[in-house]
Amino acid sequence: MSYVRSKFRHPALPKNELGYTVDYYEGSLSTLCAGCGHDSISAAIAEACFELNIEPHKVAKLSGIGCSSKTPAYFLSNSHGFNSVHGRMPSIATGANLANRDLIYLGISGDGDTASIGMGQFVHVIRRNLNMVYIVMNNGCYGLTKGQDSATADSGSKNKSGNINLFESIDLASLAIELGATFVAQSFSGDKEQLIPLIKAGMSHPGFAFLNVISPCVTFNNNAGSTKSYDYVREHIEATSTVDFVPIKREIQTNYEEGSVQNLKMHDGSIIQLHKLAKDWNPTDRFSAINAVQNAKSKNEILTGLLYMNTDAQNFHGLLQTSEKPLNSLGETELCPGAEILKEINDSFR
Ligand SMILES: Cc1ncc(C[n+]2csc(CCOP(=O)(O)OP(=O)(O)O)c2C)c(N)n1
Ligand code: SF4
Repeated sequence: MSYVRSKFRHPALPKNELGYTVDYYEGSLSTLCAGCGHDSISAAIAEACFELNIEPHKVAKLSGIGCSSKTPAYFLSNSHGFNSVHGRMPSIATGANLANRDLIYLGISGDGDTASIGMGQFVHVIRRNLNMVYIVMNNGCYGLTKGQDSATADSGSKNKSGNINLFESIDLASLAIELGATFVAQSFSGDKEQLIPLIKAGMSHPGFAFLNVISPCVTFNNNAGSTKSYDYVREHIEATSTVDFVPIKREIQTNYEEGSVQNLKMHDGSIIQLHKLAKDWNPTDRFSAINAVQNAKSKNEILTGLLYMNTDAQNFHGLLQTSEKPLNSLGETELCPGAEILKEINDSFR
């Protein structure tokens, strides 16, 4: 934990297209344990928003309860935020999103918050293809309540007290693909080269973007025998691809061998450039993605990178044909269209 942050900023710190330096995207000083993976993810989120030239007031940060769910206080202090109830972040995200589709919704959760108390909410927000980025900071334990095993702790892994977990783990990325999530990625808090482009791509995806990020808990789950420790993750990580995110306006440049690069075009015209490492994996094919994750799991590997993406699916707004304008900007004429139109609507129900 560090209590002092220097206010000095180098005068030559680069500015983005809006004229902001990266510190404009930071938040309050973190009170998490020094070395906690969650702080690295917060820094990656700030960097991604800086590089995407996002106006912080166009972002709404939503979370549940846990050390992970505290992190929205540590990035984007100029954004909207709602720290909700344990496991209930998806409901808050759904309500806010329905009222105003113009904001970028960034949901932050933990493996406890998502895979136990919040599981019911998680599966339904995926089915609805809500337009949001949902990040799980996954440390395999309940950090805030002193390190109990969570439902993502691998069977056979050992916790700090030496107890072996007897139960099968829940693989959130596989589950998300299975339930029809339209963007699923996996990464590691210690790999910002991979994490930042994935966050940028998730923010540009017009549907539910899920990022499962392994984020070691240095205080309660970084021991030998844990499969979520820094050492274990570094030794077992297997990338499907390295990822570059090319925003809509930027020209694509590549130095990679022909055939090893796959360009995935996003709705807004931005491109995700994948430098594929795993030959027999296709990120637009759901079965191939599920196979790749399960194959890796059977070899005790953690597959990272963009695992799956579907650019054709309609999101929640499209499916429900909701108002294109935020509800708080609708005027009286739009809200009260007149007796004749009301009669037409009533007649259509008769
Ligand atoms: C309704 C309710 N039940 C239980 C708790 C206690 N509790 C607080 S945080 C937490 C789990 C946190 O784990 P996780 O989401 O993995 O976050 P981490 O702290 O590991 O980042 C629990 C069980 C609570 N706050 N509210
Ligand atoms: S207890 Fe674990 S998860 Fe919580 S801040 Fe400390 S290291 Fe991070």
